[in-house]
Amino acid sequence: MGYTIAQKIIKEHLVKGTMIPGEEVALRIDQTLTQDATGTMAYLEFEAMGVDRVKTQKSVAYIDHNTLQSGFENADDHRYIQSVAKKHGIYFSRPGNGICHQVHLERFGIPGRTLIGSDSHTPTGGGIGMLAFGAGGLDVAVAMGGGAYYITMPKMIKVNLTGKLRPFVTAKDVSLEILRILSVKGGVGSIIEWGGEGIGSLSVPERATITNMGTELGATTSIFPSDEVTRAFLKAQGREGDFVPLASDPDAVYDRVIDIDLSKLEPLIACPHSPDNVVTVASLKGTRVDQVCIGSCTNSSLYDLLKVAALLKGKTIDPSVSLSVSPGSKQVLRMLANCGALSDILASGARVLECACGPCIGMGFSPNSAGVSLRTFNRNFEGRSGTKDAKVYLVSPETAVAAALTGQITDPRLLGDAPKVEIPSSFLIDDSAVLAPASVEEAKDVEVLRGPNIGKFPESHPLTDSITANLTLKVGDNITTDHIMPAGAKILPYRSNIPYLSKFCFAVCDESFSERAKAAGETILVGGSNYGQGSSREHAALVPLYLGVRAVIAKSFARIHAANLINAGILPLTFANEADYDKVAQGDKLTLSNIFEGLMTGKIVLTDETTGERFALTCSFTDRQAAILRAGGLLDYTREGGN
Ligand code: MIC
Ligand code: SF4
Repeated sequence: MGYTIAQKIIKEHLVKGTMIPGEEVALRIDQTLTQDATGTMAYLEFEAMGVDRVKTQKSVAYIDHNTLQSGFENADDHRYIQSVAKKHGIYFSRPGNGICHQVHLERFGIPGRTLIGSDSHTPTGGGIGMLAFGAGGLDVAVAMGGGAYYITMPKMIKVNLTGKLRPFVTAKDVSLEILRILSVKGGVGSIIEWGGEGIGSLSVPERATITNMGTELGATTSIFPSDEVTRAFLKAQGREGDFVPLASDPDAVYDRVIDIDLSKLEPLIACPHSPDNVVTVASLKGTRVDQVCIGSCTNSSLYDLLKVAALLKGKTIDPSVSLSVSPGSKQVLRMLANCGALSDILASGARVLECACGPCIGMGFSPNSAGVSLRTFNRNFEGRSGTKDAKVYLVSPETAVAAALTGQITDPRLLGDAPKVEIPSSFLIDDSAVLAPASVEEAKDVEVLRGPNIGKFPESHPLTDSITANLTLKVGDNITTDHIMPAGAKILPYRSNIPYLSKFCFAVCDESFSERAKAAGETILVGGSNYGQGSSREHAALVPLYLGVRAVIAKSFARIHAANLINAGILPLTFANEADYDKVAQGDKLTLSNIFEGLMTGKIVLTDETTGERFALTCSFTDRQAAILRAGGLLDYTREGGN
């Protein structure tokens, strides 16, 4: 039996385990990346592990999320990350150099290598044939220290593309189409491999838009083959030497195959508040629009922004619309400037923001009250934009421009001729904003700069055989990490200050949660299906840990969040019978008993002390995960010598 692309890379990097779906495999990690919102904690964890120098082939620390400096906090975090990177062998991408995934694709990604990043959109690297995973900061810290990365061996889904995209239909519409087909849960436990003759017409940045949004499917990761298109992109980046061809074997076996005919797709749009709430743009024709945002790690490549500039050229945006454009990297911005496209964008009335995440994570540019915002981003969760009652829609750059010009949701095909844009055969290479680490010799003298915003890792609780706690909060399906631990300009600067962050935990669902959890002392949370989807932020586990959360019982969990809960020493448990979810009520007193035995047998009994009812719960922890939970989390487990 032949191998899929992902199976080939896994086989080459396998440290432990067997490649049977559902079994745990440990992988050797070649590269890591961090961003600043998760990076501060990841480097505090790395320091706590006591390793002098990273053991990966390349580790890069990016500053791209917390770039608004309305106080000392973010600037202090930047300085901490810069100094810790210099000391421990990590490259440092300065603020302004761009969004981690865009820059990594341009300058560091290598086909066939493994990458983990403390950001859920790290699978963007799959666009260049990397096997790239989003992970919690602690997992990244362990990988930097030379430890393996553990995943459950995924199933393989193949998406077979035929035909060619018609004018004004884009890679973003392909991402939205697959979300329409599979939903935000449809990729859970799977790697999505894109193939078929249709991929030949998709450039690397377009492929990266698709692998980027694979995260929204809940997929473990997504990957494209490495072919002549990949070689041309690497060559244009002055990195042809990094090219390695990669393809699946002709007799590779997939658990599911999905066919998409590119020539049949139409411009699509995801409606509030979920990326899989997809309809055609034409069906929403005439909806008034207040704001349009172009950029993010999904759609900020040179190719995307050249198309935007061509469509805006010689026109002015509708007076009722506020338009932002954030280029993905300094390379993109400089090339736009050099060819005059930047001037066309500015002349249209757009506000050009710095090369960073910006509005995507609510770091400025929040919409007006109840505003309608069309964004080329990947997530439209409630409140994420920074305006609680805003309605955020996800679209392609072309559909975004159509709305900016008309003030309404408009099918971009009404704009006339599609822009003809070529990707240049060589890009402008300027790595001066990537600072190399100090040599081993010099590293000893590098001082790590810690401002007052740098806090401590919350205290863990070694596991006890039984837990009695209050059901302080019961939530529904598809709860995102943006619900559990919101981000945005006001809160993000405190990512290394867990006590402060705790005030905002679950505030989108229930403003009184934080106070009630503190008063309860110990808490068990109950959730619906796909609990913890979205961001990789380990703060969505560390803050609940600080507030006394000992276990989360849900119908099902999203992959990265479940791993983060285990890393924090919080039990993720599932109802054996989903209908039991309805039988426990917020405020009940719950007891979990015989936990130690349950970790091994996969069965734990829940007693609702308030009603007297008993329920069967399931869990399927590997021996390593059980040991991590018993130790009170991954940091304690690693300190005790576990690997
Ligand atoms: C996001 O898009 O939600 C983020 C902000 O990039 C997160 C990381 C974070 O919360 O810091 C992610 O996707 O992992
Ligand atoms: Fe940044 Fe948004 Fe991408 Fe997250 S999804 S990395 S916030 S641009």
